[in-house]
Order: sequence, then structure tokens, then C-alpha cells
Amino acid sequence: MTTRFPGRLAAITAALLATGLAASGCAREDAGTDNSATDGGIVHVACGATEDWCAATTKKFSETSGLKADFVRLSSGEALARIKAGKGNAEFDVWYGGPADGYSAASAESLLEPYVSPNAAAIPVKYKDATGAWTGVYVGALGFCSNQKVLAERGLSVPQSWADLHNPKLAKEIGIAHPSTSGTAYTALWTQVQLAGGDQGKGLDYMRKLHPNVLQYTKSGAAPAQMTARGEVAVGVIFSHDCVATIEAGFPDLKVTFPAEGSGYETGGVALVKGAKNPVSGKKFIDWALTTEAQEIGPTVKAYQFPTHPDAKVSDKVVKLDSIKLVEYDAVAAGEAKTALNKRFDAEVAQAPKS
Ligand code: S7P
Repeated sequence: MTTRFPGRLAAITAALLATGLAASGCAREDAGTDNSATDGGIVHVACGATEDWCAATTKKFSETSGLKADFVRLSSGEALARIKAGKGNAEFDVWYGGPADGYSAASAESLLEPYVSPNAAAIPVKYKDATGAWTGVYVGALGFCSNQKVLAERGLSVPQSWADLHNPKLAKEIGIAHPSTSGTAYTALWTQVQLAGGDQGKGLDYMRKLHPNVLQYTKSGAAPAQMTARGEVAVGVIFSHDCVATIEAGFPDLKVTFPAEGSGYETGGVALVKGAKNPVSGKKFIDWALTTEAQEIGPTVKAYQFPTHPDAKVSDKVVKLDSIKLVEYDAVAAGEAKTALNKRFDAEVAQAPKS
């Protein structure tokens, strides 16, 4: 079995781990200082949504609030590492977008400042953290993004189950990200744990069996959509809305399906970073992110997640969550297991010696 874990990603993963270790080793203790007196009227956002959505959201927030806002687009693992590295001298005020299990992992390391926005009252309990560490702004379901032309050339039909992805005829035909960097891929990994009744070893067994079929573990969760669109792989394991956006971008051969055993889903979060230098503006951003105005921006930039605000308009391109089978997904449990499980994935699956 060939290990197709690219050297560059290995370096990134090593850097992320190193950053985390360095940060925990030398960061000064954050006393939870209230910096409100020095708030600069600006919000620095670590943004886990698409680049277009991050840009549209920060722009609209500025127009609405009169406050400045900027962002850096980061995959989930990168955001966690950067926030950790900024402990004691926070680089970001707010983390916005990306699966909530990353936020729960950050909360477990005391990297977030609990904040219950008055606007969180409108958000259903299942979409917010009980301690106020994060609040959900959207929901998205994992799915398979298939290039029907490529599959037809291989004499294969579109996969309908997780088991279908183990077909040897799909050798090196699957694109999925690495869960250390990508919240999407971690959602896929935790989904396997859930489907195995909570047994992490069995969840890893599924991924190990999938490994020969994976062409490459990408850094970003949505990257396999492009790979599938270009025909580099036949199937991408991604959030279904990222496939819908790619179809809309001009790739009609792509098709979304959902696994019959059950699919995982994300609650995309928003949270205040502990020690934020602009906490007053940061809280205003969070308040606004929970409004219908903010949650209706997604479809204007081809982002078709389900909004958590019950009154926000839902585009007809958004998948109806009650039409697909979903696994139980506890973002807090997933977040607490994240760092250790990702290390196991890397050692036992992605970098495992050939047998
Ligand atoms: O905005 C699209 C989206 O799929 O991106 C996030 C996704 O996890 C990508 O980040 P990663 O690179 O960390 O996987 C999702 O939260 C979001 O729905």
C-alpha cells in the first residue's frame, strides 16, 4: 500500500503541532483581562467559511455597525493552532465559521471566552454550546460529491453508502482532507466513530480501509470538490453544500449523494476569543452574526448551509436536513476527542507504514 500523504501537508501538520506545543510551553497565563477600555472599534476574525462568505460577511457587518472588520480565512485546524499560538497576545477577536467541534476543542483548552449573546435566545438549543463557549450560525451535512462522467468511465455508479467507498475499483479515486487541518475531514472521521457505536478504534479501521482509495489528503476540506470537478478523482467526501456550489460554478457532471448508513453534520460556530483585544466590537460581531440579516448572506455568495436562526430565509438550494439520515453528532464530545484522535489518524492511517 502506498502512502499518499504529501510532504507539504506533513510539514504543515508538523508545524501545527509544533505551534501548539510552543504556545502551550511559553504562553503567559491569560488572566481573562477585560480589554473593553482599549477596544479599537475593529474586529479581527479567524474565518472558517469560504473566502467569499468571509469577505461578504465582514463587509456587511462593517456597513451595518460602522465598525471595521478584517479576516483571515483558515481551515479548522489552522484556526485552532493560530488561536492557541496567540494565547496571551490574541491575534483574533472572533472565530467565525467552521465546525463547532473545533470550537469545543478550543474551549477545552480555555482559548475561548464564553459569551451568551442576547440574540442567542433565538437559536435552538441543539445549535449552541451549553456553557456559551460558541453559538451556531449554520448547519451543513457531509455528502459524496461524484463526477458521474469519471465513474461511468470506470464502469461504476454513484456511491450510496460509506461501504461503497471501500470498493477496490475506487483505488486512488477518492479525495478527502486531513482531519488535523480540516474540520470537514474531522467530521467524516467522527461520523465513522459514531457509526461504530462510539468506538474510536473501529472508526479508524474504516479510515484505514479507505486509505488505499484516497488519492491525497488535502489541507482544506472543500479542496476535493475542485479535484472531483477536474476529474482528478471520482468522488470527494465533503460538505454537500460545497459540491452544490461547485456544480453551480459550471460543473454539471457532479452529483451529490448521501450515505445510507447515516451522514455526519456540522454546526458552524461563532465565538469570542479569550483575551480578545477588541471584545466590545467582537461581541457586537457575534450579536450580528446571529441575526437573520447575517444568516441570509450565504446564498448570495453560493454558500448553501442551513441557517440556525429559525426566521432566516432558506434558499431552495439548501439540502433539507430532515430528508437525509444523519448520525447523532455531539460537537462537544467530538471536540474533546479531536486532538488525540487526529494524532492517531495521522500515525495509524495517513502515515502508517506499508503492511
Ligand atoms: O464554508 C464552507 C464550509 O464547508 O467550510 C467549512 C469547512 O469545514 C472547510 O473548512 P476546513 O478546511 O476546515 O474543512 C465549513 O464549516 C463550511 O460549511
